Amino acid sequence: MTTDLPVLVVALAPDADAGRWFDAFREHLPGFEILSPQDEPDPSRVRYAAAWKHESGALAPYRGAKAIFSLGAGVDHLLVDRALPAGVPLARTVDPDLTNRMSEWVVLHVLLHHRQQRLYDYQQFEKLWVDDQYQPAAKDVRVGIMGLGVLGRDAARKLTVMGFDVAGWSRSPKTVPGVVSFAGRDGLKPFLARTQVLVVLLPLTEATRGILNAELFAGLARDGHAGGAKLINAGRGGLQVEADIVTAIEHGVLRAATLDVFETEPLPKTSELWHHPAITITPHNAAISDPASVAASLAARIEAHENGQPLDHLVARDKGY
Ligand code: NDP
Ligand code: OXD
Repeated sequence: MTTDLPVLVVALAPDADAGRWFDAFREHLPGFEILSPQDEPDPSRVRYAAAWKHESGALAPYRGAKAIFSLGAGVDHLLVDRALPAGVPLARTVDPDLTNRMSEWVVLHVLLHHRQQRLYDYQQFEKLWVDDQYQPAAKDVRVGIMGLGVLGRDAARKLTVMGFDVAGWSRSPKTVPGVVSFAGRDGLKPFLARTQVLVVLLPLTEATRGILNAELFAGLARDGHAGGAKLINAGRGGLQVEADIVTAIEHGVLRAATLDVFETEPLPKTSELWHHPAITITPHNAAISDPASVAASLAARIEAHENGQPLDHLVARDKGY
């Protein structure tokens, strides 16, 4: 059936749950026809596009669209597409459900390291009752969050509620109650020097690629419980040099790590990270985009824009986020 309705093109990775995304957009945007690039919509009718790891070139025809949305918080998957229409504004997902999911994951893994849960798992397995283990209080643990954006700020707030001593690092200074803000190149060294648990929620850009390397780890605090710092990365795998993480753990510079993202995803079966006793792995699902929630929030933003409101959460293509 063809209609005169404006079109939202939804361009997804082959393994995405397309049915849930299309159903959710149809429910929340009844004034739009929801099509995929394979439906070959007339480009003059395409008013918006929404994409997650789409095939490069698939969005090239939609030069007249009012915006292209990333269906996730990150936009690196969009910006690798050299055929993305140049003049079309890019916007990213900011969604309360996604934000909550990320903070859940961050709090879980800060606590997992803080309360030494992996050690207790081992002791339970071995039927070992060890009752002389010192446990520091949260207030005595300095957490540092790299990336004090939408996700970093929410995680920071929730960690302060737990009592942790929290700081953040971003390009520009931030005001978050109870959180010490460091910014820019000059702020990195003092930020690292106070950080015993490093949480990474940075985007992957030209400026951040490979930032989690031996030199950075060497700048972290070593006065935490049981020595070296802990690394918790849910930003992007391209931020980290995995060989440097393993070496830093071997040398006691890092004590342990939780990684949700990897240089290569899925993590190859040959990776030494899988069986490393000090590394906890989750399969890039710290904060999934739930179609029902994300489609509802994108639909509200599209409607607001159709009613003359400026688009929010725009991406600066030159900065890469
Ligand atoms: P935002 O854009 O809101 O925040 C990004 C933060 O990073 C900002 O504070 C920004 O600083 C800071 N930043 C960017 N570049 C630099 C730099 N060169 N130096 C210092 N700080 C920098 O993004 P979100 O918080 O919404 O998301 C962050 C990332 O989390 C996403 O890009 C994505 O990669 C990842 N993610 C991972 C998921 C998962 O399941 N593993 C799920 C969702 C997101 P400033 O504020 O000054 O601009
Ligand atoms: C995102 C992600 O960027 O899920 O939203 O990685």
